[in-house]
Formats: sequence, C-alpha cells, structure tokens
Amino acid sequence: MSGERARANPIVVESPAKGTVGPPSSDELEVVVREPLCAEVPLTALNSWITPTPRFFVRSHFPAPHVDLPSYRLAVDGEVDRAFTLSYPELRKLPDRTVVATMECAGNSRTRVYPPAEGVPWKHGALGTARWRGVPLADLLARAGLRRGATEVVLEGADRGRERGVAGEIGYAMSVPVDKAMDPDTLLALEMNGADLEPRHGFPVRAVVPGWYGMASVKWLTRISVIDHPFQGYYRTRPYVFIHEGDDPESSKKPVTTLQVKSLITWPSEDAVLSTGSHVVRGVAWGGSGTITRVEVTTLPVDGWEPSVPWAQATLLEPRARHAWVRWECPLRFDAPGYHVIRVRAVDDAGTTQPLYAPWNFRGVATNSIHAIPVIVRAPEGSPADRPAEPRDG
Ligand SMILES: Nc1nc2c(c(=O)[nH]1)N[C@H]1C(S)=C(S)[C@@H](COP(=O)(O)O)O[C@H]1N2
Ligand SMILES: [Mo]
Repeated sequence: MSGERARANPIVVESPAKGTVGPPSSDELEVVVREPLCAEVPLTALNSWITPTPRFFVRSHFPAPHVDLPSYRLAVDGEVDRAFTLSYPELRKLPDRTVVATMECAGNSRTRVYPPAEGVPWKHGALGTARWRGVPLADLLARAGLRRGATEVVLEGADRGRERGVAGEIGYAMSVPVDKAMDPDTLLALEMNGADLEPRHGFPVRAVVPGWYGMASVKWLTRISVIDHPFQGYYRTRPYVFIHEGDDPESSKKPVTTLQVKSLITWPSEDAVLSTGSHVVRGVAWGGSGTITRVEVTTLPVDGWEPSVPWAQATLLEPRARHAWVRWECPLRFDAPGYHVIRVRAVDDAGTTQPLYAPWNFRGVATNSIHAIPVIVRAPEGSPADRPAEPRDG
C-alpha cells in the first residue's frame, strides 16, 4: 500500500519553513489560527460523504514537526511482555484495514456556546469524514503482549511546545482505555482518502480512534505506551475534560471521549435568501455510540409562536458505515416571506437525541445543541408579495 508520493519523495518530510505545511488555500478551509494551524471547512462545502482531503479541517496544538523518515521509529512499550520498534517500511508491510470514519474536534461549535468558553473559536466546521487505511492498533498490542493490569494505552506525537501554565516543553499525548485500543477499527493510519497522510494530518502515521472526538487520533505518532494507571498527561487532564458550573475542577472533571449525537445543516447556509415554495434542506448526522436512526427537521417563522410545521422526518442517504456520518435531506415548504429558523435534530438507536441547549461547560467541549439557522424567505421577483406595500399615509 505504498503510495506514489512516498516513492517519489521517500526521504524528506518538509518542515513548515519549506512551505508544505502552511495554511490551506482560503477557498478550501477558513483559517481560525495561523500558527499552529487550525482551519475549518465552511458547512456548505461538506457536500459529499467522503470529505476531500483539502477540505478536511486541521487542528494542531504545535507546529507540524519535522519527521526524518529514514530514522523514524514507532515504539511500543510499557506494560507489555515484548517492547519493540518499527520503521516506516516495516509498518507499511503489516496487514492493513480500511475504515471510513467521521472526525469531529471536541471544540467544534464552541463559538455557539454562551457565555463564551475558552479555546479555539470554531464555528461548526472542525468536522470531516475520511477513508482511513492503516494497521489495527490491536495487532501491535497483541504482538507486544499486554501484561495483566494494563488499563490504558498512551499515544504520543512527535510535536512539542509550550502550554500556558506548564513549565518547559511538553509533547502532544492522549490515552485511550485498553478496550478501545483493542477495537479492530482503531487504526494506526498511513493513508487518508487513498493517499499517504498529508504532513498536516500526521504523516507518516497517526492514530484514528473512530467514535471518539478528534483529540485521541494522535498525529505524527512516535510512541505507544501501555500503562496500568489513569494517564495524567496535560491534554488528558486539562483541555479535554468536562467541568460544569459548580463542579470542583479537580475532583469532578470527566474525560471527553465518545462523540455525542449531533446533526448540522449543510444547505442552505445561515442567512441564505430563499424564494417561497419548496426547498430540499441537506445535512449530516453522526454519533459515537450508536447508529443514527432518525433525523428531524422543522422550520419556524421568527415572529411566530408555534412551529409552522411539526418535525418532519428527513431521508437518510446511502452509503452508510458504522463510524461515518449519515447524510440526510428533507424537503421543506416556506409559504410566508420573512425570516425563518430551520432546526435539525438527530436520534440514535438508543433514543438519544440532542438538547436545545447543551449544558454549558468551561472548555466549551462536545457541544451538540440543536443546530438552528436563520434564512430569509422572499416571494419570487415580480410577484405581488414581492412588491412593497403602498405607502398609506404619504
Ligand atoms: N500529535 C498531535 N495529534 C493530534 C493533535 C495535535 O495537536 N498533535 N490534535 C488533535 C485534535 S484536538 C484533533 S481534533 C485532531 C485533528 O486532526 P486533523 O488535524 O487531521 O483534522 O488531531 C488530534 N491529534
Ligand atoms: Mo480537537
């Protein structure tokens, strides 16, 4: 499965200074933070089941590291019987598997929480679905032999830097419990959408933890370390935790793990101008612990009291895959000109759905409030409703 790019250029993974890891072109992604690069996709561009790589969001805590491929080694160690390392060519030779999985950053939709929460100010586009190809993490763990007492697997990236309130440099690392690490769909991905990973998405190898928020899918992976206690690393215990109002920040924080049930409208866009009549509203829906069974859409005139239509069932579109979002579409009629709000909510097979407002938390993570967008409905040009009313009193 060695890709063309690797063969043509087997040695050099260019550093940001050489320009290959820089911001994506502005028409593909919107840059949220320039360095380290955080960039999101406009929702209307999420119009295919597989997100093309140039439209796949980027979330990096540090500049993309320079990885020297000839000397690159992936280490597997810790609470195992046989620690070992693998070179890139050795990894490439192992049996692989392909998984289509949706990735969402835990901070996605953060700008929609109130009061504002600290963190990268994402709108809704820290989200994408890719076809990942790589070696199941379980295969490497089986080869190493887990010792009794192993509880978590720490995934370490090559990127390093400073974080506020922490002395010295730290590297990016995140842990997953052993059972999630042993899931056959948890991959050490070498390819994304049929090509070697792009540098900004973790070349030469990254973890992909389907069904979890993106923080566990560690890029530029260098070490897999099995431990027998809860991991206390910075990223596991500080940014990617739920701390709700009134919680004691130390004793009650809960790690962010599984994707919540969520759906977003990808067409029309916010503030779109639509003509009266029928339109097909489109979007995507996903969740980490079950299967989306229903998506419901409604519309409400801004000055109305009752929804003008009850929740309508959207049609769920093929193809589908266990860890991938489902695309949906729903015809809606707008009879009255004016402002309307369109809302969507997804329901999974356990009956879990979305709250109107997700409970506020200090990090603004895992926000899955019902997506609501305003649109402007106008009567077709030239129709009686399109003409301004006659001035009555001069
Ligand atoms: N080494 C490393 N891995 C990382 C990160 C990082 O900063 N460094 N960011 C994580 C977060 S928070 C997310 S949401 C995903 C984003 O992956 P992408 O940039 O390929 O979209 O990578 C994860 N893996
Ligand atoms: Mo993230």
